[in-house]
Amino acid sequence: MRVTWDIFCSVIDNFGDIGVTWRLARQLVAEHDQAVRLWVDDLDALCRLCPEANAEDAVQRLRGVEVHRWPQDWPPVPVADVVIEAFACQLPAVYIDAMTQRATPPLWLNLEYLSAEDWVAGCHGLPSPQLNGLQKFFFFPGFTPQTGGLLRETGLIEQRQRFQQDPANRQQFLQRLGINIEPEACLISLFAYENPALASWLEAMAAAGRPTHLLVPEGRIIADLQRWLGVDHLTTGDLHSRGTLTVQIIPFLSQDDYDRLLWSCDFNAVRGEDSFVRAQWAGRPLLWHIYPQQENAHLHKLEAFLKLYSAGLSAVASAALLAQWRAWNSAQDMQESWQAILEVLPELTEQAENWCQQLAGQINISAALVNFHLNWLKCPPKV
Ligand code: TRH
Repeated sequence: MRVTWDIFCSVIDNFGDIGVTWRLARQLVAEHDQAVRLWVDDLDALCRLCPEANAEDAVQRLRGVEVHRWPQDWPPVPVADVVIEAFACQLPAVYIDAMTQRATPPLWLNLEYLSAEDWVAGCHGLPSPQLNGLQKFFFFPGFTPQTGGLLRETGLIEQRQRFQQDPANRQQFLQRLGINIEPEACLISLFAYENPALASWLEAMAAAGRPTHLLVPEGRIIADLQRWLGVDHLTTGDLHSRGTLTVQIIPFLSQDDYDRLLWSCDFNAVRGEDSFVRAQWAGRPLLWHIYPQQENAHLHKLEAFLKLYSAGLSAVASAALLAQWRAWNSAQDMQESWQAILEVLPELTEQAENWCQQLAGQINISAALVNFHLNWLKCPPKV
């Protein structure tokens, strides 16, 4: 059934808000033939992930999605059948009024942040009655079947596996980005917030005794890198060597190329939400820099994920993983934990693929949302 969707995205900071909503909008169109409008208040952020977007166009059609700049003065547009406010962003008051006036009220959903905490399963899908008589539902992504799942395009895992099976794909991709690596080098990508622990990790890589090639897309971690390298400026294409470590700055890639980068690397450091999920679909070991929250609330989320992710590991590998992720997220020395990770890398690599397969058995967010709407139509709640 083809219905209309309005997805609202307010870019708070970084790329996660637009990264998730743009991916979701695309998938609803491509795989479910839905009519989707995406309202974004920062088109520059979208342009970084999707170079074919134009920051000047108030309305543009991109991959079948009608992308709108979210205007200050809200225009009189018809309310969609399904309304998604991403990450509790505030919908325009005029639009909410129009929702109450609609002959059949829309399904109103708040797409929440990703968390592996236990309580998420109990809250996924719960309604929240609003003063204006409408109901808003909480939609929680997650890692277990009791949640809304994760964003995963149909055929993604097969596509990734085909890419990884033929080394020529990796070579061609890396060459396109101007990356030449030694045949035996461990290839690592680094996407993180500012992090005082970086220097000790770089020390460990430089002294690891095996060639390591670190690829860093331009972004917030660059200043820490400059400090450790003792240089004033780093830009795309720069290449520096220290001991067995080579550091290379690469451009911020399109979302599709960023996937290929994750598939190409032996180990990926990722952050936030969307890159964290994409690294899991890459089937390679990862290190997560979680988005820091007040009162260290993020550390509970970190532990909740670690509990799930480390369940299938040996005691030694599990200890190495926990030590490294905790050190990275609490600005502690990384030298010992990196050494320990290298020792169990084959096991972590196997586990990464197993974990990916396990998650891929679950429903993905776009399908779960379409189902949610169909079920809601069958049995609309009484208000
Ligand atoms: O940018 P982030 O730190 O976003 C964060 C989180 O989503 C966090 O939960 C949220 O509260 C905060 O924003 C406001 O990390 P994230 O979620 O990984 O988003 C990055 C996006 O950028 C993701 O879609 C992948 C994409 N990306 C590229 O397209 N090219 C690149 O080169 C890189 C490094 C990332």
